[in-house]
Amino acid sequence: MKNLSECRLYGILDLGYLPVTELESTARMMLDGGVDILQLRAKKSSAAEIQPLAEMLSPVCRSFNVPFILNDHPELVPLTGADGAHVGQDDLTVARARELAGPDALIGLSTHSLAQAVEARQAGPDYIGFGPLFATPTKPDYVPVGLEDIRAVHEQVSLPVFCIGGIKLENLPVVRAAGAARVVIVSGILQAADVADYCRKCRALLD
Ligand code: TZP
Ligand code: MG
Repeated sequence: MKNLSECRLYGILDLGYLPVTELESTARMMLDGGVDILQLRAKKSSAAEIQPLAEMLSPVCRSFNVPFILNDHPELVPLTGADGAHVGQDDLTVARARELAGPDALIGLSTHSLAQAVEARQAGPDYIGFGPLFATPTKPDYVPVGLEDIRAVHEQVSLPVFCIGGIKLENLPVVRAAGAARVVIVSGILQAADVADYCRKCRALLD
Protein backbone atom coordinates (compact mmCIF):
# COMPACT_ATOMS: atom_id res chain seq x y z
CA MET A 1 0.00 0.00 0.00
CA LYS A 2 1.10 3.55 -0.70
CA ASN A 3 2.91 5.23 2.15
CA LEU A 4 1.33 8.46 3.38
CA SER A 5 4.47 10.36 2.46
CA GLU A 6 3.81 9.51 -1.21
CA CYS A 7 0.19 10.64 -1.03
CA ARG A 8 -0.67 14.04 -2.46
CA LEU A 9 -4.27 13.92 -3.69
CA TYR A 10 -6.87 12.85 -1.13
CA GLY A 11 -10.34 12.17 -2.49
CA ILE A 12 -13.53 11.83 -0.47
CA LEU A 13 -16.60 9.87 -1.45
CA ASP A 14 -19.10 12.14 0.31
CA LEU A 15 -22.65 10.83 0.27
CA GLY A 16 -23.82 14.44 0.47
CA TYR A 17 -22.83 14.67 -3.20
CA LEU A 18 -23.17 11.12 -4.39
CA PRO A 19 -25.91 8.45 -4.26
CA VAL A 20 -24.90 5.08 -2.84
CA THR A 21 -25.60 3.53 -6.24
CA GLU A 22 -22.69 5.52 -7.74
CA LEU A 23 -20.19 4.86 -4.96
CA GLU A 24 -18.24 2.05 -6.55
CA SER A 25 -18.14 3.49 -10.07
CA THR A 26 -17.06 6.89 -8.74
CA ALA A 27 -14.42 5.29 -6.53
CA ARG A 28 -13.01 3.51 -9.57
CA MET A 29 -12.94 6.72 -11.62
CA MET A 30 -11.14 8.55 -8.80
CA LEU A 31 -8.65 5.72 -8.41
CA ASP A 32 -8.09 5.54 -12.17
CA GLY A 33 -7.46 9.28 -12.12
CA GLY A 34 -4.72 8.90 -9.52
CA VAL A 35 -6.25 9.72 -6.16
CA ASP A 36 -3.67 8.59 -3.57
CA ILE A 37 -6.00 8.17 -0.57
CA LEU A 38 -9.75 7.70 -0.53
CA GLN A 39 -12.19 8.40 2.30
CA LEU A 40 -15.82 7.44 2.73
CA ARG A 41 -17.76 10.29 4.39
CA ALA A 42 -21.39 9.58 5.18
CA LYS A 43 -22.43 12.11 7.82
CA LYS A 44 -26.10 11.13 7.76
CA SER A 45 -25.61 7.35 7.77
CA SER A 46 -25.42 4.98 10.72
CA ALA A 47 -22.55 2.60 11.37
CA ALA A 48 -24.81 -0.25 10.25
CA GLU A 49 -25.40 1.53 6.93
CA ILE A 50 -21.74 2.42 6.45
CA GLN A 51 -20.37 -1.04 7.18
CA PRO A 52 -21.45 -2.78 3.93
CA LEU A 53 -20.35 0.22 1.87
CA ALA A 54 -16.92 0.11 3.49
CA GLU A 55 -16.73 -3.66 2.96
CA MET A 56 -17.42 -3.08 -0.74
CA LEU A 57 -14.90 -0.22 -1.12
CA SER A 58 -12.00 -1.74 0.85
CA PRO A 59 -10.95 -4.31 -1.77
CA VAL A 60 -11.43 -1.78 -4.58
CA CYS A 61 -8.97 0.62 -2.92
CA ARG A 62 -6.62 -2.23 -2.05
CA SER A 63 -6.45 -3.26 -5.71
CA PHE A 64 -5.02 0.22 -6.42
CA ASN A 65 -2.73 0.15 -3.34
CA VAL A 66 -4.61 3.19 -2.09
CA PRO A 67 -5.31 3.60 1.65
CA PHE A 68 -9.03 3.59 2.41
CA ILE A 69 -10.13 5.79 5.31
CA LEU A 70 -13.48 6.01 7.10
CA ASN A 71 -14.72 9.38 8.27
CA ASP A 72 -15.42 8.76 11.97
CA HIS A 73 -16.27 5.14 12.90
CA PRO A 74 -12.82 3.78 13.83
CA GLU A 75 -14.68 0.79 15.26
CA LEU A 76 -15.56 -0.25 11.71
CA VAL A 77 -11.93 -0.37 10.59
CA PRO A 78 -11.20 -3.92 11.81
CA LEU A 79 -14.61 -5.12 10.59
CA THR A 80 -14.42 -3.78 7.05
CA GLY A 81 -10.80 -4.01 5.95
CA ALA A 82 -10.47 -0.23 5.86
CA ASP A 83 -6.99 1.13 6.49
CA GLY A 84 -7.87 3.87 8.94
CA ALA A 85 -10.25 6.49 10.24
CA HIS A 86 -10.43 10.26 10.26
CA VAL A 87 -11.63 12.15 13.32
CA GLY A 88 -12.54 15.79 13.90
CA GLN A 89 -11.81 18.11 16.79
CA ASP A 90 -15.16 17.29 18.40
CA ASP A 91 -15.01 13.53 17.85
CA LEU A 92 -13.36 10.89 19.98
CA THR A 93 -9.63 11.36 20.59
CA VAL A 94 -6.89 10.10 18.31
CA ALA A 95 -5.76 7.71 21.06
CA ARG A 96 -9.26 6.27 21.45
CA ALA A 97 -9.69 6.05 17.69
CA ARG A 98 -6.41 4.12 17.50
CA GLU A 99 -7.55 1.69 20.22
CA LEU A 100 -10.74 0.99 18.29
CA ALA A 101 -9.19 0.88 14.83
CA GLY A 102 -6.20 -1.26 15.75
CA PRO A 103 -2.45 -0.71 15.98
CA ASP A 104 -1.79 -0.66 12.23
CA ALA A 105 -4.59 1.75 11.33
CA LEU A 106 -3.94 5.23 9.99
CA ILE A 107 -5.61 7.94 12.04
CA GLY A 108 -6.19 11.41 10.62
CA LEU A 109 -7.22 14.52 12.56
CA SER A 110 -8.93 17.67 11.28
CA THR A 111 -7.43 21.02 12.33
CA HIS A 112 -8.88 24.45 11.71
CA SER A 113 -6.12 26.87 12.72
CA LEU A 114 -2.33 27.05 13.01
CA ALA A 115 -2.67 26.67 16.80
CA GLN A 116 -4.79 23.52 16.43
CA ALA A 117 -2.37 22.10 13.87
CA VAL A 118 0.57 22.63 16.24
CA GLU A 119 -1.41 21.16 19.12
CA ALA A 120 -2.31 18.13 17.00
CA ARG A 121 1.28 16.88 17.30
CA GLN A 122 0.58 15.88 20.92
CA ALA A 123 -2.49 13.90 19.90
CA GLY A 124 -0.31 11.73 17.65
CA PRO A 125 -2.28 11.35 14.40
CA ASP A 126 -0.63 9.94 11.27
CA TYR A 127 -1.65 13.01 9.27
CA ILE A 128 -3.67 16.16 9.70
CA GLY A 129 -6.20 17.99 7.59
CA PHE A 130 -5.84 21.79 7.63
CA GLY A 131 -8.69 24.05 6.64
CA PRO A 132 -11.13 25.00 5.34
CA LEU A 133 -8.84 27.22 3.31
CA PHE A 134 -11.84 28.73 1.54
CA ALA A 135 -15.54 28.87 2.37
CA THR A 136 -17.19 25.67 1.19
CA PRO A 137 -20.74 24.27 1.14
CA THR A 138 -19.28 20.87 2.03
CA LYS A 139 -18.48 22.18 5.53
CA PRO A 140 -20.54 25.33 5.86
CA ASP A 141 -20.20 26.36 9.52
CA TYR A 142 -16.46 27.01 9.59
CA VAL A 143 -14.47 30.22 9.25
CA PRO A 144 -12.03 29.85 6.35
CA VAL A 145 -8.36 29.97 7.39
CA GLY A 146 -7.08 31.34 4.09
CA LEU A 147 -3.65 30.70 2.64
CA GLU A 148 -1.34 32.68 4.92
CA ASP A 149 -0.66 30.02 7.58
CA ILE A 150 -0.01 27.10 5.23
CA ARG A 151 3.75 27.58 5.24
CA ALA A 152 3.89 27.96 9.03
CA VAL A 153 1.88 24.75 9.49
CA HIS A 154 4.35 22.88 7.29
CA GLU A 155 7.31 24.36 9.16
CA GLN A 156 5.90 23.62 12.60
CA VAL A 157 4.14 20.27 12.12
CA SER A 158 6.29 17.36 10.99
CA LEU A 159 3.36 15.24 9.80
CA PRO A 160 1.79 14.97 6.35
CA VAL A 161 -0.50 18.01 6.08
CA PHE A 162 -3.50 17.83 3.75
CA CYS A 163 -4.98 21.23 2.99
CA ILE A 164 -8.74 21.14 2.51
CA GLY A 165 -11.77 23.28 1.85
CA GLY A 166 -12.86 24.94 -1.36
CA ILE A 167 -9.90 23.57 -3.32
CA LYS A 168 -10.58 23.03 -7.02
CA LEU A 169 -8.51 22.42 -10.12
CA GLU A 170 -8.76 26.16 -10.88
CA ASN A 171 -7.29 27.40 -7.59
CA LEU A 172 -4.88 24.53 -7.03
CA PRO A 173 -1.90 26.45 -8.49
CA VAL A 174 -2.51 29.28 -5.98
CA VAL A 175 -2.85 26.78 -3.12
CA ARG A 176 0.40 25.11 -4.21
CA ALA A 177 2.18 28.45 -4.46
CA ALA A 178 1.08 29.20 -0.88
CA GLY A 179 3.02 26.12 0.27
CA ALA A 180 0.54 23.24 0.14
CA ALA A 181 2.02 19.90 -0.93
CA ARG A 182 -1.04 17.75 -0.29
CA VAL A 183 -4.72 18.50 -0.77
CA VAL A 184 -8.16 17.06 -0.18
CA ILE A 185 -10.74 17.83 -2.86
CA VAL A 186 -14.36 16.84 -2.34
CA SER A 187 -16.98 18.69 -4.41
CA GLY A 188 -14.52 19.67 -7.16
CA ILE A 189 -13.97 16.02 -7.98
CA LEU A 190 -17.49 14.75 -7.34
CA GLN A 191 -19.09 17.48 -9.49
CA ALA A 192 -16.63 17.15 -12.36
CA ALA A 193 -18.02 16.17 -15.76
CA ASP A 194 -15.17 13.67 -16.10
CA VAL A 195 -14.08 12.55 -12.64
CA ALA A 196 -11.00 10.58 -13.72
CA ASP A 197 -9.76 13.36 -15.98
CA TYR A 198 -10.29 15.96 -13.25
CA CYS A 199 -8.30 13.86 -10.77
CA ARG A 200 -5.54 13.32 -13.32
CA LYS A 201 -5.22 17.06 -13.89
CA CYS A 202 -5.18 17.81 -10.15
CA ARG A 203 -2.67 15.05 -9.50
CA ALA A 204 -0.35 16.38 -12.21
CA LEU A 205 -0.29 19.80 -10.49
CA LEU A 206 0.82 18.11 -7.24
CA ASP A 207 3.89 16.32 -8.64
N1 TZP B 1 -13.17 19.68 6.34
C1 TZP B 1 -12.72 20.93 6.20
S1 TZP B 1 -13.28 21.63 4.77
C2 TZP B 1 -14.12 20.22 4.33
C3 TZP B 1 -13.96 19.26 5.31
C4 TZP B 1 -14.54 17.92 5.29
C5 TZP B 1 -14.91 20.08 3.09
C6 TZP B 1 -14.10 20.16 1.85
O1 TZP B 1 -14.93 19.97 0.74
P1 TZP B 1 -14.75 20.74 -0.63
O2 TZP B 1 -16.01 20.39 -1.38
O3 TZP B 1 -13.54 20.20 -1.31
O4 TZP B 1 -14.67 22.19 -0.31
MG1 MG C 1 -15.89 13.57 12.43
